[in-house]
Amino acid sequence: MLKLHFAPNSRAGRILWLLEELQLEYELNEMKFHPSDLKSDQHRERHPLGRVPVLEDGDVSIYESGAIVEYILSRHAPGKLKPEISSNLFPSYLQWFHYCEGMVMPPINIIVVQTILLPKERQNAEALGQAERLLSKTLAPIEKQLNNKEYIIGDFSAVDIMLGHACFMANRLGRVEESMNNLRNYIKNIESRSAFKKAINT
Ligand SMILES: N[C@@H](CCC(=O)N[C@@H](CS)C(=O)NCC(=O)O)C(=O)O
Repeated sequence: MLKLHFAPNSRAGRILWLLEELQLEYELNEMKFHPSDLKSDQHRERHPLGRVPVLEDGDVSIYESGAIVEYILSRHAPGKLKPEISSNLFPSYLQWFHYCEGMVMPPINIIVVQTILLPKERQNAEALGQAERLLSKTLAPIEKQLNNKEYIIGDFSAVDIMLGHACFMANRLGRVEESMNNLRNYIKNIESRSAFKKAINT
C-alpha cells in the first residue's frame, strides 16, 4: 500500500491530489507543518532535511514531489496523465513539469520565508522585492502558454499537478496579477476539480 507522509498547506498536497485523481488506494501519515513533526528523528530518517512529501511503497522510500509524481505514474498508472514519449506534446510536458520546481518555486519559497516564516525584524524588503519581480517574470510564459488552453498542455495532465499547484500557491500569496487572465482562469479550473478540493482541504 502506498503511504504518503503529508503536512497541510505544502507540496505534499500535490501527491494527495494525484492519488485522488488516479483513485489509487493509499495510507496518509498526517503530520503537523511544525518542526515537532517534520524535524523529528523519525521523519528525518525518511527525509534528511525533514521535509514533505515523502512516499513509501513497500521497500521504496522516495522524496521530491516531481520524482514522486513520476514514480506513481510509472509504477501505478502507466499511460495515465502523461503524453506518450512519441507524442509531440511530450517535450512540452517535460519542460513545464520541470519549470515548476526549477523556475517558479524558488521565488515562491523566498516570498513565503520573507512574509510568513521570518519574524518581522529579520524580513528583508530587498530580497522580497527581487523574488516578487522574478516570480512575475516566471509566470509570464505560463500565461502565454495558456492561450486558448484549459490546462498547460491542453488536456489535464501531471504537469498541472506540479505547475498548477505552484500557480495556485502564487495566487494564494496574492502574486498573480489582475492582468493575467489566462492564469486566473486556469487556477479556477484547477480549483473546481474534486480531487484537488479533497487534497487542499486535508
Ligand atoms: N523540492 C522539494 C521541496 C520540499 C519542501 O521544501 N517541502 C516543504 C513544504 S512545501 C517543507 O517540507 N518544508 C518544511 C521545512 O522547510 O521545514 C519537493 O518538491 O518535494
